[in-house]
Amino acid sequence: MSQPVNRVFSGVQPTGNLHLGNYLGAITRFVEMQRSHDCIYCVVDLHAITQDRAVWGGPERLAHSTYEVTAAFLAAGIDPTKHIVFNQSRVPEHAELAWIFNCIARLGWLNRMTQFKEKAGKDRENASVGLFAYPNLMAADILAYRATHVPVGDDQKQHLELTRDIAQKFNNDFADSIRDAGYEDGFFPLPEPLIVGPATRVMSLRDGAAKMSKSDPSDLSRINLRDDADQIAKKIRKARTDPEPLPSETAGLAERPGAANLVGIFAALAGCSQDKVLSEFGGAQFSVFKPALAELAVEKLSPIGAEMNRLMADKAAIDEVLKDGAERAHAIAEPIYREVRKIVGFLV
Ligand code: AQP
Repeated sequence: MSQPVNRVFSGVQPTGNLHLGNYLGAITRFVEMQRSHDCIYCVVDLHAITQDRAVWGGPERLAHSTYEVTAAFLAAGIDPTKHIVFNQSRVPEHAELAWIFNCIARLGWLNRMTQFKEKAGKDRENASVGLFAYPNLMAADILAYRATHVPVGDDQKQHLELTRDIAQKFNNDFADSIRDAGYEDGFFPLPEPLIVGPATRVMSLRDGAAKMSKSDPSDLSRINLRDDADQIAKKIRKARTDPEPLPSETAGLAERPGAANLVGIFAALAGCSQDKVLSEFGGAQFSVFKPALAELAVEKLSPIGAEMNRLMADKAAIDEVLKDGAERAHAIAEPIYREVRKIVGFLV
């Protein structure tokens, strides 16, 4: 079994409304990667249930969100006929490989994960074991396909480093049987994180120090992909900024997180640099800049929201895409996991 050289894997949790951060930080990259790579994009439903039920909303909501994330993938331009789109729980190799990785990763490694600390909050004793082991499942998601590249937002950097550590330790721990099985350079690749583009960390509209997030209780903190034009305009109008006009150069955005966030969003949506935005809007008040940003956001997001609404009217068609994708994903993961079982010493 030869090592793929350009296989992309990434996922999005069906935990609620997809927002501008997911779109700019991840989904637009997913779309671009299709031009140069074989891509596998996953709605990671097993990950969604690691959080409190209040966050993912219970069974009906989970199914709805799974359709919705898939609709966002398709509406944004992911082609499920040329690439693979599926939901994680339909391919059992993710959970099975994750168990092996639970036995490879060290407690000390997981104890350092900042996302667990943030999501578990103060009541860590009450967090699920799944939330703690989340990065091992994420490593399994990627390595079940021996994927080489993983486009993600900045918040996932630490988990990607852990994935590489797990791959490396597996390759070391089983070096002999890996070599006996005919693999000269280890079995798992060390996947490259692709944290690129102008908006790898979009911040909350209510708090420039916090990441825009699906689970933020304030809907005003984020622009959802299915928000209508009035909602988008209202959220941008109410975005927390400061009373100063915009600076003419990006250096002037330091210490101004609210302003920096809006300029970053403008640049990402317009496909230009922040310098270019400030060359046009430097010296302008937010009363001028915010309506211009709202107009741009509506222009770029409305077609996606409209297409998502259209796709959501036929959930059976979305499910066909997911089932077909799961079969094709399974066809890749099954022989890889079979090799893993042999390498570990399980009877196959
Ligand atoms: N604010 C963001 N800016 C840029 N990229 C982001 N991503 C998430 N938030 C931002 C990227 O979107 C992809 C999918 O994220 P996810 O749904 O799997 O998990 P998450 O990072 O936990 O996203 P949320 O929205 O913050 O969800 P909750 O509230 O459930 O925790 C990832 O590539 C992520 O980096």
